[in-house]
Formats: sequence, structure tokens, C-alpha cells
Amino acid sequence: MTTPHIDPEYQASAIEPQVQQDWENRKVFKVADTVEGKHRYILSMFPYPSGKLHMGHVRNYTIGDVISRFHRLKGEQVLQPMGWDAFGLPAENAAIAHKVAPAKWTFENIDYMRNQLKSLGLAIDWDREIATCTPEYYRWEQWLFVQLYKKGLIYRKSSTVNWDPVDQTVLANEQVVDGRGWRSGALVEKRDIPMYYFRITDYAQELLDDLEQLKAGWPQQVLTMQRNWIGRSEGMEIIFPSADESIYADSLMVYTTRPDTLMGVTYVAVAADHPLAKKAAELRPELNDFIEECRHGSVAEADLATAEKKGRATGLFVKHPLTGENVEVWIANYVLMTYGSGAVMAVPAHDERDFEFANKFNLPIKQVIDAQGKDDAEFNATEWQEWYGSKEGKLVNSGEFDGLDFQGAFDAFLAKLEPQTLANKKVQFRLRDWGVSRQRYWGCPIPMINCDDCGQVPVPEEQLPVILPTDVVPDGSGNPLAKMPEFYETTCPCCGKAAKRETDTLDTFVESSWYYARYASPDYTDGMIKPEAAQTWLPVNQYIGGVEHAILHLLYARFFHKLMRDEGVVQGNEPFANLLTQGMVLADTFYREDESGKKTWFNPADVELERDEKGRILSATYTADGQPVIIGGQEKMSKSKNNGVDPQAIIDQYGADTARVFMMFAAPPDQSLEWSDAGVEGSNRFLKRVWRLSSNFFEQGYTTVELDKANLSKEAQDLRRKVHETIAKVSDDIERRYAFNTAIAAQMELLNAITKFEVKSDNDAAVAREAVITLLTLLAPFAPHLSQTVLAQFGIDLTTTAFPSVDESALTRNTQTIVVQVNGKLRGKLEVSVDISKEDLLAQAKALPEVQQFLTGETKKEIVVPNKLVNLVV
Ligand code: ANZ
Ligand code: ZN
Repeated sequence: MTTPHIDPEYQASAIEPQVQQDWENRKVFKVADTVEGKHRYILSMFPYPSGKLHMGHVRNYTIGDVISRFHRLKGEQVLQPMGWDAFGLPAENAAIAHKVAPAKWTFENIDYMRNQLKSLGLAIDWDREIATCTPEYYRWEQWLFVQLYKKGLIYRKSSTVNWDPVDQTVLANEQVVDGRGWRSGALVEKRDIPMYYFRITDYAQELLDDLEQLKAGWPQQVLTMQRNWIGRSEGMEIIFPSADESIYADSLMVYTTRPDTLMGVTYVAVAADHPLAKKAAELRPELNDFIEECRHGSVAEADLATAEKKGRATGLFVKHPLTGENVEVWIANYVLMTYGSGAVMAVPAHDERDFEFANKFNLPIKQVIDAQGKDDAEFNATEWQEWYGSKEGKLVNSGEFDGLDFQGAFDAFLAKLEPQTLANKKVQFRLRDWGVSRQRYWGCPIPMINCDDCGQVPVPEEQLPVILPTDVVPDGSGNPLAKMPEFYETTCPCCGKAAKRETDTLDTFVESSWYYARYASPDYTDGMIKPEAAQTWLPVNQYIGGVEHAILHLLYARFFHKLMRDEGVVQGNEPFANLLTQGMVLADTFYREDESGKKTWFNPADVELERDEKGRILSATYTADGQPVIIGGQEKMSKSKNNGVDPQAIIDQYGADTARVFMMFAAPPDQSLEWSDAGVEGSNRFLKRVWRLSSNFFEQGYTTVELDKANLSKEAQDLRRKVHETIAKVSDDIERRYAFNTAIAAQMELLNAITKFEVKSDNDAAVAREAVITLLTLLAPFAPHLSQTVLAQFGIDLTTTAFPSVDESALTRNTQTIVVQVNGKLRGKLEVSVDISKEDLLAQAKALPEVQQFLTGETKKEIVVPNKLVNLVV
């Protein structure tokens, strides 16, 4: 064997590609579809192939990699896959801008970003790579679509989209800027077109209930966001019969969560799309303008709640179900057609929106809940605000129901109205069915055929996949598939007549809803997932990703897991047992402002900083012209603030290990991370010191002897204790606390202890050797290239070695430090055996020269605090 040796200089650029090549050659991170023994599935959210990695990616994937590598070292087989969320709008926009086919653009980006990911040194099984835009992947999505359609879990209905009349195309919400098409600038219209929907509302209750199972493994905040999004509420449907059936026969049903306020109803309001509004417009055509105006507004619920209240009286009346009095029907812009029954009983005294509306249109306000001394004489928005939404208080002005509380009133009104079929209890969800049709080219084709005679017919399974043509360059005017007879011309599977393929494609959220499952057997050709692979790897043990996906992506993936379960494809109820949501990466911002207030942002890389001795920024100048720029503070890295730091530049300059250590050391994973060049340099210095320590160790050429634990000097014992304490701490920090930053801090401390330790004997060298190897192994999840390179010189293969285990005997202290006080004042210190007797301890304390000079005569009291101190009172 050659003598162990490493270059004296730490050169990441020299070692990292070699180590990565070694992993690839030996397929170190490859796992099988089915495995025996302990195994674990660690998944970081897959990237959209936008062009190049950003810092958010690097943080996400480093966290996943540290967890993966830790568990590998712990002897588990770890599945860590990677792939591409490859369909979507940016590829089409790039196509329009650069006249390049979305497929070509996407695959080129994938190639580039794959190399970037590889240069980060991730322990990924690259043989499992998937791209959602390949027919091998999306054919199973189409297969599931067909099954669900046949089961009735997918249906088709008309709904409203943004229509650009110039480009003759449907716009996504983000393509509508100030009510105009982003490309044409034309005023956007609303259009009704048929679309496919997933019946996610069928699963609403289960999606809510199963959050209970995730309590231990998911952040509280994400569970709350899911719960609110599903939005279960318990209330009542109440019927207001028509006041004059000769005009309008149907009665009006409202949904309310506050039936206790029924006696306070002063008008009812319907959405502009409500049948009653249409009926009213037939009688009073002037209402049509208003209905049309409402259709142009935003459809987002949040916007509607805060938008200026608009409305029109219809001239139609309904009867109050209890009093029989006439109540006028209004059309109001704050009533959603898509919630409840699209109609509300308005109680201006107790609902903020109704109050605002009533104030604007001079409608009566009637108080029916006692709001602690306030009465209807003094209605005033600010005073009443705190009472909105409150279910406290007793009924007033409600006749025989006066004095009842919320629940009492609920029961009493129900008892009265239900026998007359004027009311029923109703559970309502805020969650809506999921519209998945997109009038776009770059997506998974919806596997349906439209036949004039048979209607919508699913593509027969044996004809799947419906392949998306890839040599298409969209020009922004409509969906190119709709202009390609070679794509859409087909025959009806039912009657054999000429028919037209669906040209809409699926929402890209559909692909990202089941990719985690496909990774278990990415090459399987007989179904979505090979059953044994699903059995082995699912659910994902640890999922890691940005909190921006806390609602929709996670909800859809949970929904898909249940759909696939009910299809017999996977087991279990939930896809992700544990979830870690990483914080954002922030960086300094710098700008200048012109007279008009327009800001120009400067990238941190182009700005020179002056700092005080504490590292705080004092002033900043733009390097190119030497003139000052304004310091805008730390913000999320973004294009708009031009404060992105390119991870590739950091990797090129310092190496992946430094980038990884910095990312993990700078902040706990769930908190935001402030980018700092000084921090990166600090992490690099730490790695250099580890390297130098190792190189010095090899240069000494110590003879290797077996560690003799029974004969250790005090210093050697102390170092061993530190080594094994650090093992315990790092292990706990990574596995249980996700506190990667303190795990690294502990390693820095260990490095200091080893550096201070002087080797005076062969046994000391054995202790030092154990310490260095341990440090390198603890560091391996964070800086795997450095670790593997140095450990190899110790004859250790990082890819097969084990995480060090704690030697309990090293943790026990044989000696202890005792503080000696006289009259409570510190006078000396003693190093004594841990099992010293009280008498011996006192004798030794009194014998200390620095103590003796204060002991004049007899001691009055002798206090011994075990393992800590002796206090002699004279
Ligand atoms: C009377 C009432 C009195 C209401 C009161 C509230 C407070 P959540 O809790 O979110 O389920 N509502 C019903 N359908 C609506 C629609 N299509 N568009 C807009 N608002 C609608 O909300 C339920 C409440 O929202 C219902 O209870 C109804 O107003 C309103 F002091 O009825 B409430
Ligand atoms: Zn047909």
C-alpha cells in the first residue's frame, strides 16, 4: 500500500469531478424497484426546467441530499430520484419569443440543468430520471384519466375563461395584465367553453380528515393552510319562496352559516350568473348591462370580497320563510355563483359585506343579535367590525326566538322550517372541483374524442398514449393543435364515424400530482406503478420543498394518491409521511431611482460594499461607474429585484462542497437564509482547515496501533469524549431536529479540539486518527467530495462505510473540575476523580495553597455540591 497522502492545498475543482465520476462509474446511488431490509424514500420537489438552477433549487436539493446521505451512512437503502416537471407555459412563451419548438427548448434546458445538478454532488439514482413531457410518462396519466372518466370522477361542463379577442386565444390568469392580454394588449373578455373537471369535492371530507394522520410529520402551518383551503363549514340551506309565482315560479335557496340571524334579513342577493338574475333581466333588459359588467371582473374570491360593492335591484321579490314578508332580490357582485347556491340572505347588521352593500344602497339594517349594549341606533362600521363573524350573544328583535344563543337558534329555526321543507342542515366546502382543461399546446393531451353522434368518448386503452406532436412552434394565436388535422382527425371508437380529438391539454399540476409514485418504477410499461415497487417505496418518507406549494400541489398530490389507491395502484392513504418546507433565500438589494420614481436594480455581483468591523454594510457603489447606489435591504432572490446570485458561479469558484456547507450552515432549513459572500468564504475556510488537518495528519506518518482505551492520557480522554459527544449531537441534529446548522457548528468545535490535541504517543495517534476519521464521516452528508477523497487515504470507502456509533464509555468522565470557594468567593479549582469521597474532597480543597491563606482558624460550615463545588465558611 502506498503511504496515505493528499495535496497540501484543498482544491475542490480538482477532486469534485473525480469523485462524481466515481459515483457514476460504480452506480453508487442506484437502488432496485424492490429491496429487502431497511429503506427510505427521500424526495425533493422536482424542478421546472426553466433554463438554469437558482439558489432555491440548490437549497432544496442540498437539504434532501444531506438527509439521504445521512440515512445511507446509517445503513439504509435510500431512494433519492430526480426528474423534470417539463410541461408548461414558459416553454410556449420561449417558443413565441425565439421561434423554437417547446420540446427542443425543454430538453436542452434539461440537459444543462442535469449537469448543474450533477456538479452539486447529489446522491441521486439517475437511472430513475423522468421527464413528464415524455409519452412513457404521460400515457399513464391518460390511462388514469380514462378510468376516472368512466367512473364519473371526471366530468365535462362549461365554464368561464379569459379570452383574448385579437390573438383568438384563451389566457391564463397570469397572462392577463390590468384586464388586457399580455401580448395583444386587447381588452380581455369572458367566454364560456366546455372543460373537464376532476371531482375532488367527492374527496373533500377525506382530504380534511386525513390531515389528522399527518400531524406528526407535517408543519402545523401547512396543515392549517390545507384545512382552510378545503374550508368545511356547517350551516343551513334556507328556502325563500317566490312572492309572486306568476312572475317567477322557482323559490330561491340560500346557504348560510348564520341561520341565527334569519330574522335580520333585509334583502337577498344573487350572483350575476344566477338564474333569477337572468329571469329579472328578461323582464328588465337594462339589467343586462350590469350583468355583463360583472362578467368582466375578476373571478378570484379574494378580489370579490374586497372589491367595491356593486349591485342592482331586480324588482323581484321572495317571501321570508318565517314571517312571509316580502324581501327584495338584488344582484350583487360580491355573491359568487360557485359557492353554496349562488345566493345569500343578507343580514347587514351582522355581516360586513352586507353592511357595506346596505349602506351604499340605503337598504334597511336590522339588528338581531345582542352586541353588548350596542343597538341599531348607532350602526357604524368601525364599531361593528369586531362583532362581524361573532357567534357570541343572544337573539333580539326575533320574536319568539329572543334570548336563544347560536346553537339554540340553529336548532329552533331548523325545527320550525324543516317540516315545511324550507330548510335543511348542510355541510359546505370551499373547495371546488378541479378544472384541468387548458387551451394550450405544451401539455398532456386529454384522451377524449368528440363525436357528433356519441358525444364525448374516451380514447380506448389500447390506443394510448395520445402522442403530442413535438415539432410544433406555437405563435401565440390559439392552440396549434386545433390547427393540425393530422392531430385531431380521428374516428369515433363507438360508431366508427369521423370524429375530432380533444385538443385541450391537461393542467400541469396533474403531472406533478403523481410523479413521486412513478419514481418507484419509472420504466414500468404495464401500468402507472409496478405493484411491488409501490409496496416497497411508498409513501415518501421525507418530502422537501418550498412553502409556496403548501396548498395546491400538496392537495392535488394527496387527492391523486387517494384516486390511485381506489384504482388499486398504490396502498395507504397519504403520499408524504413527513414534510419539510424550506425557507426562502434572501440577498441584498441595491437600486437607484430616477425623477419619476422609477427604480433600477443592481445585482449584488456588480456592487462594491464598504462594511464596518462587524460586517454591516455602510455604503455601496456600482462598480461600473463608481457612483453610490441605495441599499434596499435583504429580499427574496428574484428577477424583479435583480438580486439573484448564480449558484453556478459559487460552485465554479469554491466548489460544490462549500456551497452545500454554506447553505446548511447559514440557517435552519425552514427559515429564510440570508445570502452572504462572507458566509460562503467562512464555509470554504472551514473545509480548508479540515483538509489541512488531514494533510498534516498524513505527513506525520504515524505508526498505526490499535487504540488502547484503558491507557489514555487526560487529554486523550477529553478528545475522545468530544468525538463521541459530537457523534451523538450530529446524529440527533440531522435525524430528529433537522438542525443542520448546529450539526455543522458541532463539527467546527470538534475540528478545533482535534487541532489543539498534541500527539505524544502511538496511542495518542490512534485517538487522533479516530477523531479525524469521525470528523470526515460526520461531514460527509454535507461535503461528500472532500470526505470521500480524504477517507480513501485512510483506506475507507465513503460509499460503503457506516455512520460512526457512539462509544458510551468515552462519554463518562473519570475526573471532574470542582470549584472551591471561601465564604462564597471563588478561590481555587480542583481536578479530582469522579468517585472521590466527601472527606477526601474536603481535605484536598483545604490543602490548596490559594485556599489555605483564607482559612483562618476553624471552618464554621462546609458545603459540598456534588460534582460542582465546595464552599468553606469561616
Ligand atoms: C347570512 C349571514 C349572516 C352570513 C351573517 C354571514 C354572516 P363560509 O363561512 O365561508 O362558508 N355566502 C353564502 N353563499 C355565498 C356566495 N355564493 N357568495 C358569497 N357569499 C356567500 O361563508 C358562508 C356565508 O357566506 C354565508 O352565511 C353567507 O352569508 C355567505 F351575520 O348568511 B351568511
Ligand atoms: Zn360516434
